[in-house]
Amino acid sequence: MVKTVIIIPTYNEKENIGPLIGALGEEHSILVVDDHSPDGTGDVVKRTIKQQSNVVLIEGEKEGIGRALQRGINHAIKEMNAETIVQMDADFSHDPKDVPRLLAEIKNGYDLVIGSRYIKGGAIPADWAPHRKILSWGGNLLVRLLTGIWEVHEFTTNFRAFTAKLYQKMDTENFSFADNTFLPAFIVEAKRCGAKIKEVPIIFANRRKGRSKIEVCNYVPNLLKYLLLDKMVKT
Ligand SMILES: Nc1nc2c(ncn2[C@@H]2O[C@H](COP(=O)(O)OP(=O)(O)O)[C@@H](O)[C@H]2O)c(=O)[nH]1
Ligand SMILES: [Mg+2]
Repeated sequence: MVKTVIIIPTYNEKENIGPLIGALGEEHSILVVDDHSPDGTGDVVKRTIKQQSNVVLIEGEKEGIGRALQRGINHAIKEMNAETIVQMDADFSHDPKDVPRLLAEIKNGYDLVIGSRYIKGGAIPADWAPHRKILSWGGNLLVRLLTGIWEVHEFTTNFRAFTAKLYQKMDTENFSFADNTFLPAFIVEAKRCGAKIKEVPIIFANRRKGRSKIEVCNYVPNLLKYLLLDKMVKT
């Protein structure tokens, strides 16, 4: 059986992480990447590990979701012998019940499977404020425009499955940004490496508990810098 590791980056997710681990069950290994959350998320995970032996916790300094994912992926491949990696948010925006649908497409031969809100059958919450809808939709449109990768409709949400083989071909170590910019840059780099990419529709839910950590004021300039400057050098 293919070894799969589900990576969950956490920062102040103490109310979400226990139920999410429970919902994911014991079929696959679960790697929580916590950045010493001041709310004690790490302690909640340590208690959970006593009951669920498929859970691993690594801790580091807070540098952003991108850096946490990078650390997690390296750990999953080098220390846990992951062949397939899934990454998802801790807050139940990504439905744990969708994980098998992503993994099924890896089995079908795709290298990278993206949970997508912006293809037929996918959706964002109906109650999102107009500015949030525009930011999300516009962000994806901008990435498509400036990268020319029109066949992908979703670059910005953190719900994906991919093979370790693909990741080992990719040059992500030199990514200069630590934040959400990692997410679109990952797809651009995968594409550059010739990845076979598939999108599967997901219904994105509002976070269950706690607050969003996205720093829009940093993310927007970082994304623009990446799209206008860094990407040009890499592709
Ligand atoms: N380890 C770690 N996790 C983070 C960091 N920033 C965000 N996260 C986690 O990444 C996921 C997505 O973040 P979230 O705040 O829900 O962003 P949003 O969905 O864009 O509003 C959640 O599980 C967060 O706890 C960080 O700096 N370090
Ligand atoms: Mg979220």
